[in-house]
Amino acid sequence: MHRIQVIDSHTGGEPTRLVIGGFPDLGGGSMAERKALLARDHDKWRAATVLEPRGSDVIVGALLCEPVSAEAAAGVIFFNNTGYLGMCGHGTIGLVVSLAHMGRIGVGEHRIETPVGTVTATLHDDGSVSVRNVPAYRHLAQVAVEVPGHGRVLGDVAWGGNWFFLVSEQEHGQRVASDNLAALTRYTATLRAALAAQGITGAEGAEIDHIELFAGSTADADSRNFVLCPGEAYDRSPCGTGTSAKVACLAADGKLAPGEVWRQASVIGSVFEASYAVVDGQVVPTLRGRAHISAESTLLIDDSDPFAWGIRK
Ligand code: PYC
Repeated sequence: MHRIQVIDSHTGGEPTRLVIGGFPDLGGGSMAERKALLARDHDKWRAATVLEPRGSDVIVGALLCEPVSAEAAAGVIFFNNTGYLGMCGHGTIGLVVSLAHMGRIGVGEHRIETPVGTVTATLHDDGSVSVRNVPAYRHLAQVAVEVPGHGRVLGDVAWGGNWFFLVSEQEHGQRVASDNLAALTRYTATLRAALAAQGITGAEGAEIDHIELFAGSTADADSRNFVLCPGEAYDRSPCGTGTSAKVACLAADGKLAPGEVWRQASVIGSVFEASYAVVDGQVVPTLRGRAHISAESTLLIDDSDPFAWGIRK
């Protein structure tokens, strides 16, 4: 029997399963190197942790690693039902709350190493967490994509730690609401496939694996969104990396000044606060949100179980 120790949390409804023990040793390289090693040689551990029957399409996994730098509190590798993520905003908030729950960190600033760079998280007195993300930027403005059944749609391609295609309400015409999830999922999955088919990518040909639809303000937010994650799950949180990408686009359009707060609601109504600073000419977003612990458990993997290593679709 193999055993994986995990702490589950959710950030604005989006789950994070933090692996604190039981995975193979990945050595002492950078998080990008350890992520590549995990993906190449040990992918079944990802699958066993997040896929059914132990997990589900919506769970984001986070492998807690010893950091390279003595100044960092932790390293982390994020993964999901289809593969690996560069950064994850909601997952970093979940990680920080889980580390505090374990007694490993307290209120204050903590450096976290990720595969796309080091981020700085602050655990505040009130339990909320802010994450100063890696620099975000808009790669392409108002690119046209031909979406089967919907015609030409314009959107921005932006990096916020993952690659996003961001579409305004005027362009997508969809109803961004929690009672319209099946239609939103179908629309965004079709749009993502169209981007790939039409060769629209992030920098250096990177796949755009997240689609973000925006709609108008709510009583407590400037905007609400629907975010399709890699695979077919949608983000229950406003998506930290997606909100970073949004902030980069607002900055590029001159619609948000440095230090000004943007409140982004998710399709289920949870909210992140975001702002940015300009550092060496780059937009560096900070997100703030809350996570709650939902379980401490040990996953059991019995080699005689036909679905021991997850159900792959
Ligand atoms: O919060 O950055 C995020 C995120 C990415 C995928 C799911 N959540």
